[in-house]
Amino acid sequence: MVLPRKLPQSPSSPSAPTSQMMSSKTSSHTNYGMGSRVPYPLSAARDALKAGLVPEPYRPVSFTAPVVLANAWAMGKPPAQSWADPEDPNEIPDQITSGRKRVMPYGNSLTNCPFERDSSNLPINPMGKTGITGRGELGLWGPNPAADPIIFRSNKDKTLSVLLVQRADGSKQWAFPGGMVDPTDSTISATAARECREETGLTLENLAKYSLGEIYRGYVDDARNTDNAWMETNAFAWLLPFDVPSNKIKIFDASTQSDETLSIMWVPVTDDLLQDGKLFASHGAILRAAIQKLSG
Ligand code: RP5
Repeated sequence: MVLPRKLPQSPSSPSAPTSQMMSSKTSSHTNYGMGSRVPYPLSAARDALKAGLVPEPYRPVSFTAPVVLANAWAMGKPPAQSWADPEDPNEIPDQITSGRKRVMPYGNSLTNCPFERDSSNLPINPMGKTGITGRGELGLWGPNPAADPIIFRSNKDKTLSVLLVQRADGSKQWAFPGGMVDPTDSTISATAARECREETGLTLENLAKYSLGEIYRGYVDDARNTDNAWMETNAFAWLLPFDVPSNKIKIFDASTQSDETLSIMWVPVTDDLLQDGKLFASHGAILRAAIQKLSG
């Protein structure tokens, strides 16, 4: 097993950029651009934040992707075409009376981390400004919950590998085979298992005895985040012994893999992999937290 040289940085507090411009509030985002499936508009405010500057006056660009608007909930629309919130957050229907199951009740967070709202009732990103208002590519106002499985495998030579996928989005980065919570998932760990099966072919239900439990629950520094919509995740880990039967860990090959991934690989856990910026969104910090749990 390869241990990190330094303590993992908390995934819930990505490194704050150094502010060189005048502002009372700095941004704690590090991950701007290149992680989405749709292009985000140019935003000078976003570029400044990316460079570690907080512009004053702050002039964000408003953007909600057409695909989000096209799939906004409306009475009578099939669930598959209503995964996004209505554009007016005041029109988010009451789940009980409308029968609509929103993934998280509006105003709630996976982490129970409170967030504020502005005068139009729009949720305010608790981690600061992004240069974009609206929802960008995200369907829900406020927190958009996801789940991430971290599957380690011990190798015979005592090194460790982790199952990663290369994302087929603008980032093409390596990531855990996780995904968004679907209203039909009974629990968030069921989301992790479903996403893992869909993206890699691995059935986690067969590997329950190797579970290490929850590693992380909280905010994700995801390139799709905006000032009003952001990702949160719940990450769980498994540690498979080197002699786990090979029929239990069969993964897709190039001919069977989903169109959400470019490749699937057992990647050796090296010091290099644990460096910031090697993996998608906050996955590097979450991987470090998982390694710490393994070594503790
Ligand atoms: C990240 O986005 C989460 O950690 C999760 O891995 C992923 C979910 O988004 P999709 O893979 O569904 O695009 O923030």
